[in-house]
Amino acid sequence: MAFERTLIILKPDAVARRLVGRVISRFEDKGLSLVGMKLMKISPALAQRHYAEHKGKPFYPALLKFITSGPVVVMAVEGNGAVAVCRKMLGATFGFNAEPGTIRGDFGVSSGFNLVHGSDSVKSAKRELALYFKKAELLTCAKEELKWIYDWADGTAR
Ligand code: DAT
Ligand code: MG
Repeated sequence: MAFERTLIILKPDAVARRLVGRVISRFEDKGLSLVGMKLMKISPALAQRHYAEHKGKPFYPALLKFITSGPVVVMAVEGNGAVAVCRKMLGATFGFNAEPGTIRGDFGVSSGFNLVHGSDSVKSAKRELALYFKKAELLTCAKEELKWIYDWADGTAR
């Protein structure tokens, strides 16, 4: 598995419900690294760019209204296989389908208000991270911190 970066957004419902700390803890507990983070309000223009693939779908207007409706926490999360690992941690799209033990499965039962966004592929992650972060806003995790997170026996993180 390769070291990857993914975009995670704690959506307006997660912030309003005071779940930010608990959701961030999930990623920290897993051993992933936070390499970028900001609290912001997503503009309609940015929301349109982010969710361009959903334009024209029945839920698109509600999705844009929701994601721009209040502050969100945007994070760049890094680690071994981070894109797929985070998607698994999020759970299925709708809270009522998401398995217990996942973030969406543990904190909600809604379809649209599903608390958290995660990039669905390495390609999407690259595109989405560039929408929300300037290069200089993304940091690198010190190798020393990763000493007990990964097996370094052959010199690379495994
Ligand atoms: P995901 O966020 O799991 O990648 P997606 O990319 O298909 O899901 O859709 C983006 C968001 O749009 C999703 O998090 C919630 C909302 N959404 C998707 N399908 C929906 C539907 N049928 N009804 C209401 N909201 C929906
Ligand atoms: Mg998606």
